[in-house]
Amino acid sequence: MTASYEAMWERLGLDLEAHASLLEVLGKFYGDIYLSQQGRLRGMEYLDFVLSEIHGLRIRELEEAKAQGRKVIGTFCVFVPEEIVWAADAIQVGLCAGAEAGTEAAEKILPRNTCALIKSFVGFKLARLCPFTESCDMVVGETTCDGKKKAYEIFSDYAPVYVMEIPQMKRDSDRALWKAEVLRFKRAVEDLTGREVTAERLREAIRLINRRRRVLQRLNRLRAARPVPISGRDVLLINQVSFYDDPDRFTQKVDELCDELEEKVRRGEGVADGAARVLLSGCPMAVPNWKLPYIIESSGAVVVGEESCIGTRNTRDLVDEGGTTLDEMLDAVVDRYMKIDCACFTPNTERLEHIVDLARGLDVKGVIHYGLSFCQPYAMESFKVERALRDAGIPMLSIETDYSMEDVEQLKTRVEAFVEMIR
Ligand code: BJ8
Repeated sequence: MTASYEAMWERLGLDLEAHASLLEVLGKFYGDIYLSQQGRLRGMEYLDFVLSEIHGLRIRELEEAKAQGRKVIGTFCVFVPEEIVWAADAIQVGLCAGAEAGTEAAEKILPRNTCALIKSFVGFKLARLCPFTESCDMVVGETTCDGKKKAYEIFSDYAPVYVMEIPQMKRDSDRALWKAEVLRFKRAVEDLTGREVTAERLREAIRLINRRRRVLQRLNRLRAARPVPISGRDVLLINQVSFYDDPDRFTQKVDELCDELEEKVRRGEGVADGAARVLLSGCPMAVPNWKLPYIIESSGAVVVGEESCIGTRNTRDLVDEGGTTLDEMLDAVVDRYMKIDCACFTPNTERLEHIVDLARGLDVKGVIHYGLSFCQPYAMESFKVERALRDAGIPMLSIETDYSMEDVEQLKTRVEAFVEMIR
């Protein structure tokens, strides 16, 4: 794809040489982790295609939309109410970055002991590696963890950042604060796009995003079958792509894939005979962070669920579609997002309950809790998660890592020992 997109990447100001190296590494990594799998669904060809065009076709689509006057809004967190963005005829893309490239540049303006996800998005910007970031007319930050909150102050020197205040508790006063923030965001998006968020447009946007959530719920139900019909890696990839693909097209393609999956389940065909079923829980895994799922699935286990923002946290709750006035619909949006159980909340008992319910519902042998190094909220919460799971009789392994490949062997040893134990 390189030759046909070079002019576009140059226009966006990318460092062409560094970008070409990134794509080369990504292609190799993808081949080893994804294309090497046996018995994949035909429907995964669409995902392979989207990935092979990750910085090509989708960016061209964004360029074309921008030429017609539409705006592109980038986000780092599932707290940003997507329905508002689409209702104002803008396009939302997830910008969380899951690769190490750019870390060196990031460490010049951020402390070294910052989580890899933050270093990655800052590094991608500084090293001029991400055409999504460069396509954005607005980049939405949020006051979730301290690392992100302070990083956006720095990031705003380089990109058009808008920050949403996210409550840290769930009392009535916090809901009121969140509603005020959603309304402030609505006005900011309307100012940017010049399009008013009307009841009719918001209704359509709510349905659009709910349809995407429903198809991912369907996928999650089907993957839980015995024998397991699709690898956890493939489902993670589908979730990752959901953040930047066109929502209508994505929903249709994943629905087709689910039809195929349903057939496979009916025929009783599996992809991981005898593998131990595990639930992965914790920090989000942004593209192309596939390290831990790959290690798990090459150590005698199969991932049957992701309790994370690039997983069930983003798809579990729908926005109520019963509202008739703009205000009722906005309230429904506010309420849906208040259900997010990110570790940035205190207390966060819902998350513990969700993990135990999910682990039981999926009938897993164990849970692997994943924390990015230097991520305080998830590291702190992992102790409570472990206790809740222990009380439920479910073993848990806690892993802390980053995007580097240095600890792969060490992680593999730990995961293999855990899998051996839960089997
Ligand atoms: S709603 S999980 S997407 S904040 S890993 S940057 S928490 S130090 S990503 Fe998240 Fe929204 Fe919560 Fe989800 Fe900070 Fe931890 Fe880094 Fe993190």
